[in-house]
Amino acid sequence: MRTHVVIVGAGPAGLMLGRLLELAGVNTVILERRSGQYVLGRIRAGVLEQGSVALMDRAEAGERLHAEGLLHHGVELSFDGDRHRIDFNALIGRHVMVYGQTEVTRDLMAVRQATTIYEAEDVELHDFDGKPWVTYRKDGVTHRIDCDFIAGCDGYHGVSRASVPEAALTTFERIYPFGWLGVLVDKPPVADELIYAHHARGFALCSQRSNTRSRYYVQVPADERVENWSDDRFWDELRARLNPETAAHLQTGPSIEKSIAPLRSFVAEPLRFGRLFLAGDAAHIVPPTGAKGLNLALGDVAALADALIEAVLENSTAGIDAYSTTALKRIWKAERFSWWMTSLLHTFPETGAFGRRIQRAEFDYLTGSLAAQQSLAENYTGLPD
Ligand code: RFL
Ligand code: PHB
Repeated sequence: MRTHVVIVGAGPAGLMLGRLLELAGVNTVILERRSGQYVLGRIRAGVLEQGSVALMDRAEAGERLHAEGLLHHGVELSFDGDRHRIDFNALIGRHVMVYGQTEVTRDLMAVRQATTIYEAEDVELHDFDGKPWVTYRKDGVTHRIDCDFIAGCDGYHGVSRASVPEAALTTFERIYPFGWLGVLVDKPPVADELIYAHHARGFALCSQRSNTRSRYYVQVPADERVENWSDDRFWDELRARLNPETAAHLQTGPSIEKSIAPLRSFVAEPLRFGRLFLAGDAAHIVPPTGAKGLNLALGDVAALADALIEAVLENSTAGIDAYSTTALKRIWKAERFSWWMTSLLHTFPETGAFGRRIQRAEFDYLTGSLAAQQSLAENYTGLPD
């Protein structure tokens, strides 16, 4: 088989790239290790920047998002129970959309016309410095696809970055000593907007998927096990970290999903190796505090799609030559913001009382300074490229 672009991974990055390319007339095959059902079962991000919404429209996949997504014009920050609303609309005239990654993925799957091969095992990338080809195994049979380009959209644990010679890659990493324990519940959200809460017991986040489904998180030690957390223990811990008035409004119920995500900052440089390109979590990870992971992945593939369209249809390398440098500038800004939100809102056992006083001063500065709030608002809702 032959195609223009083999895309490894059918997460939001791979599916969006595939869709933008097929709409432009570029041929693609997506290879995904898991089943479609499994991909849809992963509960991850929930907040879309305006640029991501616009990209869903460009992909002709935005209909349900506009009907069911929730426009949010601000978020609430809380520090030891003291609350402050960051009003995106008043500060910078922007907003975000609450719409789950699962739904983004479902909508992109539904519009895709070209081939996606699910349960493709042992994907291997060959000769991406010359004439690239990719092999995979399906139902015990090995297949080969020749192509012009390979897009590595296969997440942090994927094969694409791992296929690059170590000497060609520089990585930057920070692993945090904690993770997020998340619970999904079919109860109305505790508040209209998201609440990011710092508390001496640790960070907590009140998020949502719809008017009837909520997503809550609490900071837990990195080595914590989900089996140690009954629903009752989770709700007690969440209430303890919220402002008492908010806690009193919390509607609890049986969890429909419960999992722990480790927190990490990670960037691989560069993003291009001959005819192989990395995008999304394959190239970088942010801690989820700034709600940037999914948006960053979509930003990467928007740029990569334009570059590949130019290369395949117009025979120009200008876009693919610039991709890595341009994307990394955007990525590092999101890394900085995600690191900053994480530093402000979590407890860091090793920084002690001094660290907490600094965090409090940062919160007080933020709540007292319109400039600081504007900075948060423009980063959270999405910086221009
Ligand atoms: P994905 O979504 O990980 O998709 C990669 C796809 O590649 C497949 N794959 C392979 N396919 C073929 N061959 C191989 N060898 C393969 N190896 C892997 C995988 O099965 C998968 O389908 O990456 P993508 O598309 O770049 O999208 C990025 C986003 O998923 C990610 O940035 C966010 O979800 C990050 N993230 C969160 N972001 C937020 O903004 N808020 C959150 O609450 C949030 N929670 C999370 C998260 C990421 C997590 N990870 C990576 C484990 C929670 C978790 C647990
Ligand atoms: C979520 O709803 O899962 C969510 C929202 C905001 C974040 C992280 C996760 O910053």
